[in-house]
Amino acid sequence: MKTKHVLFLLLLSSFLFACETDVVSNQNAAATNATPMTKPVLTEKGVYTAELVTTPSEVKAGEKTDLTFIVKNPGGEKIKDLQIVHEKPMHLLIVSNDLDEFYHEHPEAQADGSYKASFTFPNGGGYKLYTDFTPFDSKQVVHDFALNVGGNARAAKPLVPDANFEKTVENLRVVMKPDGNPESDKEMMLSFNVYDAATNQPVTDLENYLGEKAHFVVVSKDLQEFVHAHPMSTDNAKAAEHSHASATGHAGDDKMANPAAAATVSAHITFPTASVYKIWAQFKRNGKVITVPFTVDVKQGAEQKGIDTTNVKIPEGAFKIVVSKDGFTPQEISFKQGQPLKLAFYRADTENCASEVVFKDLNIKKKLPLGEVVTVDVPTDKAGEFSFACGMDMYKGKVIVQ
Ligand SMILES: [Cu+2]
Repeated sequence: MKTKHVLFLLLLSSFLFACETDVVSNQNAAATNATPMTKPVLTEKGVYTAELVTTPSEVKAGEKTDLTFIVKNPGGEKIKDLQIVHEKPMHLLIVSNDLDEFYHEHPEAQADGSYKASFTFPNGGGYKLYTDFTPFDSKQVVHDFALNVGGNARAAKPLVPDANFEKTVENLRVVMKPDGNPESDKEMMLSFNVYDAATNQPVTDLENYLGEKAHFVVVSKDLQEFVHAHPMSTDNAKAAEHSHASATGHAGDDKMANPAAAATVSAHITFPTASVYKIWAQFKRNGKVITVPFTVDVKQGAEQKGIDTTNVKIPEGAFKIVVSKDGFTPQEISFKQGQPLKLAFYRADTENCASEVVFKDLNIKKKLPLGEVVTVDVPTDKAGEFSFACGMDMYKGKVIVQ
């Protein structure tokens, strides 16, 4: 059982990779390397971090602000050299807390080794800043900052999932087609068909923006999940590595000669958790970058990696077993003889026959209502095995007491 616990935690951690939030306080701008929140940065090489210094220290709407980022290696030393990824050493994505505003900036290397971008926040209120960079001896790092901007705040706009995925922005009409219902933890292909808004003809003159036909930035409603999905370069296998570890993204190059194919850009996206997500697809045409936003409601996927601890409350000391279309997860539980064992079954979806769980040997049969936790006490006074199954005897699992 220990192994399984550890395995689960590792899986969970991998989804939490690289999102570390610093809260930048206006009151105490000197301490802009403020408190890291919640999510740990995990890399094999250690922890790269970024610090943010704003000039002036009090950021106000409508006033130009210098955002200076200092990247530090796991030893705490300032590092200057970052890999050039999609033409830039550092990408900076700024969103308002309600995800209504989106800005894509590129801080530039300064003589002192820091990276600086000048930016004017249009409104007061909360913003999140995601820096995305790749040191030479590390994976991609995403380090984010919460920033409170003084001045007039506008009313927050509700984040409403799109009724259809068709948007017109400036001279582009973009139709997004997911290859299935958006679900968490499932690699999805999102295809974007790009038409000229006036003529309704497929657009064949998209220009490269930062070396690619399109860029995609995906942020969850709670601002915790961030994906900067750069398209995969055909000539650069390294691009495959360039995605947030909690999700992967790349877009395929259009290789076909016909205009319709040329006007389609596809991206593979894995939404890490169930949430409402905003997707900003960025294209370049006639020298201008056009950002097309989509809002997607991502339902809980059948694969239960990483969701349960936050969403599902199980009794203290109980061992969780998720019931989904993949059957019981985990399927096998090894447990030490003599310790009380309470199993907490959680049925996560209806795409399965497991409306009940049956322990034949124990003469236990319990209904598993959707989304509810049902506990079963398993005797551990003797070594042995107890098998369990769904009511139709299709999904099976096993408890080993040793
Ligand atoms: Cu960028």
